[in-house]
Formats: sequence, C-alpha cells, structure tokens
Amino acid sequence: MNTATSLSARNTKVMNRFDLTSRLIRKLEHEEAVIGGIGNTNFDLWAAGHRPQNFYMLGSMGLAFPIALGVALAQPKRRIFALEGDGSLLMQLGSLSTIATLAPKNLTMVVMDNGVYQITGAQPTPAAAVADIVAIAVACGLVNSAWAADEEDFERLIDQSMSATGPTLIGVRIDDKPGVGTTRRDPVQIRERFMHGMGVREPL
Ligand SMILES: Cc1ncc(C[n+]2csc(CCOP(=O)(O)OP(=O)(O)O)c2C)c(N)n1
Repeated sequence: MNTATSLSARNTKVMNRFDLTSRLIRKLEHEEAVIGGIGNTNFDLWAAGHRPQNFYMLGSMGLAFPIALGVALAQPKRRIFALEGDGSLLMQLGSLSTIATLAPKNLTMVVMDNGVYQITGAQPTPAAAVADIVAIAVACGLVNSAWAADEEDFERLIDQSMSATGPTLIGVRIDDKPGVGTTRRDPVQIRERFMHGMGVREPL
C-alpha cells in the first residue's frame, strides 16, 4: 500500500463523503457491518441505504473505531467497516494503537478528512494544517494505512482491505458538504436492529 511517505493528503483529490459512502455500500454482498461515527458519517451512511448491519453512533465523537473494534473481535468471520470524521478521530487517537495491537484483520477504517468540525460550524481541525492522519496511523502501528488518491483508488483500497492480513486504514480528503440525510434518532431501535443484523438478536 501507499503510506504517508509516498502520498500525502495534500496530493489527493478532494472527494465527497456521500459519494464514497455509496461506493462502499454498493460493494457489500456478505452482510458486512458498517459503523458510522457521529453526525455526517452516519447521516451519509443512512442516506446511502439503511441496512440492518449498519450502526449509527449518535452522540459521542471518536467512537466509530472503538465500536468497530469490538464487533471485529466478536465476529472475526465478518468484515467490519468503520467511517469516522477527522475531528472525531483526533479526539480518540488512542484507539489506533489499541487496534494496531489487537490487529483484527477483518477491520477496515475510513477517515473522512475535511479539515473541519463541519457539523458544529466548520471550525478548523488540526488535520487542516499540521496533523497527517495516515502518518499518525502508521506511527501507531497500522502499517496498512494510505491516503486514497481519488475515487478509483478508494475502491481499490477497499477491495484490497478485504483480503488484508491486518487492519486497514484509508484516509480520504473530502469537501466541506454536510451529510445528505438525517438518521432517525432512536438509539434503542438502532442498537436492536444492529444486534439482529449481526445475528445475535431476534427481530423486533
Ligand atoms: C465528546 C464530544 N465533544 C464535542 C461534541 C460536539 N460535536 C459534535 S460533532 C462535532 C464535530 C465532528 O467533527 P468531525 O468528526 O471532523 O466530522 P464533520 O462534522 O466534519 O463531518 C462536535 C465538535 C460531541 N458531540 N462530543
């Protein structure tokens, strides 16, 4: 894979969160889990098409990857995807070294880097100026980490992650558009549907 040393965020195409999320969802054929982080990542996941295997994090920043880690460890035969904003990940950086240590090979993480806390008013994040998320991930031990150069490269990296021997992190530079949908705010229903989607609960 390309790493931060061969491709920096500055050289990548600015893409769109909803388009990339839709591209990911179109690839899924095996009841893969997809965990959306707070706000825009789960709004676009919802808008890309609700599936019982989708989990939508409603209130706290930085929990998409930790939740996805738990699901990946609990269900090692299932592929788990997690979508997180750059601001949220920067609030929970310790999760990267934990994931690198536990190293579930069935986990693919996507960081949607718009360089802003878009949903609270587009204040700049440290990723806008100084912090390179992929370089941070590599330094945490996530060696399968790369910036996607464009949409085709994103799809290639997703495909490649499905047969990787360790966890994968894909950084994507995105525009400052808000999410296109709004997830129905019902935490109990979200949890129960997801548990059913994971095959560990009877349907509601
Ligand atoms: C622990 C915590 N701190 C602050 C907030 C308020 N908050 C909600 S979303 C958000 C910004 C998220 O930014 P990012 O993850 O980069 O996603 P974006 O909005 O850019 O898509 C903030 C500050 C929160 N919900 N939880």
